[in-house]
Amino acid sequence: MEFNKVCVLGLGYIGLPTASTFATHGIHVVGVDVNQRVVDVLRNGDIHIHEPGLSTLVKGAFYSGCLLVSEKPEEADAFIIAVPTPLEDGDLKRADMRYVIAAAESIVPLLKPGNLVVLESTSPPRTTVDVVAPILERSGMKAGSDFYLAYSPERVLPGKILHELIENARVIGGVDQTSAEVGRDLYTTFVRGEIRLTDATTAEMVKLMENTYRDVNIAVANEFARLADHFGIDVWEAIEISNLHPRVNILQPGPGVGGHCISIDPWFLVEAAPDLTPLIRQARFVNDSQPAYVVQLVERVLEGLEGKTIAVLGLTYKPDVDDLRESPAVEVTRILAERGARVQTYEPFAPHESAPGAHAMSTLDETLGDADAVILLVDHRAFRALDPQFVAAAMPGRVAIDTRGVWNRKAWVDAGFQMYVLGVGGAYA
Ligand code: SAJ
Repeated sequence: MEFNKVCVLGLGYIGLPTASTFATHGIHVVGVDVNQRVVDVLRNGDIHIHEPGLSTLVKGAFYSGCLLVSEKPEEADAFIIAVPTPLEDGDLKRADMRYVIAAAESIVPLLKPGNLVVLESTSPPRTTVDVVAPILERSGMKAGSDFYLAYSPERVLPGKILHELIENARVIGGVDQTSAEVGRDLYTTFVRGEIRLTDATTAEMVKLMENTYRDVNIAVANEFARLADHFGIDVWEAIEISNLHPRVNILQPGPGVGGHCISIDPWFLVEAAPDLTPLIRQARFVNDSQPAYVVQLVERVLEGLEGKTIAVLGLTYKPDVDDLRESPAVEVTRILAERGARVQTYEPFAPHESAPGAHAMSTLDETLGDADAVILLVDHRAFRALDPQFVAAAMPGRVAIDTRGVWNRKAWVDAGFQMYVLGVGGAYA
């Protein structure tokens, strides 16, 4: 099938790169966002998210004349839904499907026979057939016979989105075989990775399984770090040696798991089948309790937090991105402040952001200025390369805590620091 015009609903981390990539491949795209600020920023030639290369891509898309942004969807050959699926407010850990539902509803009056609708948002199993299809069928047409409907999750890694969007293998799950095939016709516009066709629910499960697999594996790494602290060994060394085994690949411990995907998606499986998911639920609890574990370490090292000044390096959910959503670094900082420490944060990718109770500093010098201890929570490239001699000259305290296992311990000790590393028997020197 040929596509001349595509309407992309949701211009976030996934929708904006997808819309722009279609446009730079010659397809007319209307990118829609219900957030007026997002539309205004884009119309002014800026972008509202930080992602390497994205600004250039979006400029290229506008320059090609193929990308328009709007507050409302328009008739098109294909509709792509790429809106957020956060967790509902409250403690229930259930998927909030409001944005998917609203996006599907907004398509109904525009839907024509032969159109393709693709849901890309991460969603609980059966969403495409049980939630989206019935809404679209309010048009009087039937999914799979009058129009095509598929689920195709985005699996790109923030920080590498533009590369992975094109090169990654892509799964397209149709409500029937033809819908999957029509979906493939659309994505072959730019996807160079393998395209695998399946049914819609399998494709939904694939996405959730990938992120759950990673969450569970990080949980075991975090548990290993706690065991290493307990037994007085170095978890980083133990992992390195374990990974020499040809069938072992243990991930990295850290202050917890954040971001809008891995810390959320496993709950969609727990919600859908609570009795079948004890391991997945437990892994979430382990990773969610890791910030509190890190705070305990800091508390022990500093012999109490009350009245201590702590310089926090990094707040984003992972290195070299500007995204603070579900960030464990924010949670560590919040708890440190709640327990009476004076916390000064430095986050070069989001200089005005801090955590509740903490203070955002605009320079590294200012952050370190009167600190008793410095703690690395995010291993941004610039922080990895930090010279301990520079830090020693900038701050009065002599305590350094590394929760990412990236600082050269000897260099910090040589610079006069007491050095503590997560998962290293609680201490290094
Ligand atoms: N993390 C660790 N230890 C590790 C790896 C990661 O503690 O060894 C932490 C990170 O610091 C971060 C969190 O896990 O807080 C998640 O980071 P990530 O880099 O593992 O993943 P995301 O959330 O940026 O992107 C994931 C990717 N999924 C998988 O790798 C299976 C990406 O491919 C998905 O497209 C994305 O989720 C998504 O949108 O679902």
